[in-house]
Amino acid sequence: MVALVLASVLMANAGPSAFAAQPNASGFRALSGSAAANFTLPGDLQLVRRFALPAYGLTYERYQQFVGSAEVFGAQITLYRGGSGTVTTVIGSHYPNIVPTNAVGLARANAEAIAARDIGAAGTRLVSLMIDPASGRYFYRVETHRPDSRWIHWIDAGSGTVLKKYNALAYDCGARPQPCGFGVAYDDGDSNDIKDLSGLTTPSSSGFQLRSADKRQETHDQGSSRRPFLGPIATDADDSWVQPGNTSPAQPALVDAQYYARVTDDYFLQKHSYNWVAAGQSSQVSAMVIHAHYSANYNNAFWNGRYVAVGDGDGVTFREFTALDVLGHELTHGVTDFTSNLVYQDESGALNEAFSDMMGNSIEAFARDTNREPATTLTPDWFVGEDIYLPEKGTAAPGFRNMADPEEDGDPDHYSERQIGGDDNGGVHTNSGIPNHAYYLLVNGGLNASCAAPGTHNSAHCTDTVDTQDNNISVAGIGLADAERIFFLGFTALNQNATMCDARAATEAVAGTTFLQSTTDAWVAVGLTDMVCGGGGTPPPSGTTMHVGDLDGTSSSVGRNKWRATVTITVHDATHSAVSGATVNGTWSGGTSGSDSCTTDSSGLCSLTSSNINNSQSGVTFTVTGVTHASLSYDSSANHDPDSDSNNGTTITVSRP
Ligand SMILES: [Ca+2]
Ligand SMILES: [Ca+2]
Ligand SMILES: [Ca+2]
Ligand SMILES: [Ca+2]
Ligand SMILES: [Zn+2]
Ligand SMILES: [Zn+2]
Repeated sequence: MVALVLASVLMANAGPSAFAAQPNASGFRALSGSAAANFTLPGDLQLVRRFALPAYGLTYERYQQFVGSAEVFGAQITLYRGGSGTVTTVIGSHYPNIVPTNAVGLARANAEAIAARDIGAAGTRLVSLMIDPASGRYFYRVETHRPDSRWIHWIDAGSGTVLKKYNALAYDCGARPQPCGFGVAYDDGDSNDIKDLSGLTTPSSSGFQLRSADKRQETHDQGSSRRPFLGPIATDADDSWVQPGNTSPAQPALVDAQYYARVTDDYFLQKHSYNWVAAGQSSQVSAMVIHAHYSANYNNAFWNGRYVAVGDGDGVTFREFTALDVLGHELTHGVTDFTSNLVYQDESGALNEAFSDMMGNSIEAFARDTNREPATTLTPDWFVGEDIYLPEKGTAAPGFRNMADPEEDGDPDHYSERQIGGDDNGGVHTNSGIPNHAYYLLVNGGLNASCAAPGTHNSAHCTDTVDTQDNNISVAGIGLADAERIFFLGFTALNQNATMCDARAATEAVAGTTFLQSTTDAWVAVGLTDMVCGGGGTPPPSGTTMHVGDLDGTSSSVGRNKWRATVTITVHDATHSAVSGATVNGTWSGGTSGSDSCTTDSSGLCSLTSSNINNSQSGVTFTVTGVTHASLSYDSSANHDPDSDSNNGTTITVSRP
């Protein structure tokens, strides 16, 4: 209903256009050409950010929709204006008829207190009143900044209920079979790798400090400690930063952090004419600040919304995380925060992660092209973390993510293979493989990696008969310079809860006539087809089967001598949407026995609690034996479990508390 109203307004104003996409049910649209030029900005949007991108002859303008003083979640529209002021592109979402369904009964301070009660008082908090256009509910978004976490709470502004919470701390690596982290080629014994710190240090009372003369970069020595992030700016008596070693106060990691932050800054300035430091001002970020030597044996790096922390690695799995694609990745999280502000969860989180990987490796190419690194120490590639992930160093496919072949590191290269829900905030470091591979294909051309080598990949999507648009489609590569422009402009313009289909449409809108076909093909090759994105054809059939989409267990004590287990079952249809009214049948074994059943609610969930079990039994097992539904049949072979705590969603063992 909402979408129909807006669509008719748009058509009346705009007329048909070659690349005009109608807003879909999410309120999203990506317009170019005459549809963009004739776009009328709705009156309830307010300008929140504007900056010039002279490299592209464009001005970026970002607008936020409000209902009264409440920001509408996901309702941001970005305009690009050309030199004459003409709007060339419109990307984002707007919801024309929001009807609030609750009243704001809670004060800001109460919302802060609720978050503090949940996670403790420490940290500084940002509170904004928002409204969810899907439910019409006002809520407070409470963001708690601490050095090593970044919790976001949504708190119902009427009832005070915590609607959702997640940690938006943006890591380089997610949950992987092996611990994840990043490093420096500096002390590889390569005497060519002497970095020129001209302009990157300044005199201080104790000699020199690792702060650039223009104050754009500063690197701190965390001294192997984790808290409280008071590591001072690194200093050196004679401005010769050559103390060897891997841990504080060794200087290779410090030098590389400072130097690579500068290369990253120069990349955004010179390639995209994007001023990272100026853009950060409105997010209370005044410089690129790196805390190196973070913690001890720490196998990761992260952006906490204010600065970057990089570990030294444990020397076994990882060396120091101060590699160029890692620093570039982390600092690109800043670009995302300052522009699209993509929510670090589920699909928008995967887009957020992918954009950091894309820019990180594009910066490697920039470093080569501008002679910032000798070729012996830096070869641009499509691996992520190749210089620091020690077990694969020197192999044919080093690093822990691979944009050219995501499955090589266990990540999906096709939308049909994505992780749905589950750990790592819904697989943000896993599903990033999908847009990462689209970017790779747009630059280099060719087939989806699975279709190029079907025998060694999950390649069902290359030969299926349901959606054939992506079967063995070959992309005509356009090279890095145009691809990085298209993805930079498209991704920074997205609204905060954009989907992968939205990202496809956004990049198409900025691609221009010459590159439109390749841009479309790159996304289609990774499964963002017309059928999936609703841009043509018919939506994929929801099918006639259902399966278990998650099995979770908890346990609790009963008196002194007994305990019991509760198992929660999620039922999905063939497209992994929740199925209500499904009856789940199963059996208990191990600590107790017998059969049991429950019927799923509107969220597709139902729970079963065992009878009381003696403490002499250490665990109990629940096995799903069947699922019945009025119109769907049970396909047990499709059962899955995003957090892997059960045996593929069919059997779960719950331990005594
Ligand atoms: Ca790389
Ligand atoms: Ca695949
Ligand atoms: Ca297919
Ligand atoms: Ca589970
Ligand atoms: Zn990241
Ligand atoms: Zn499923």
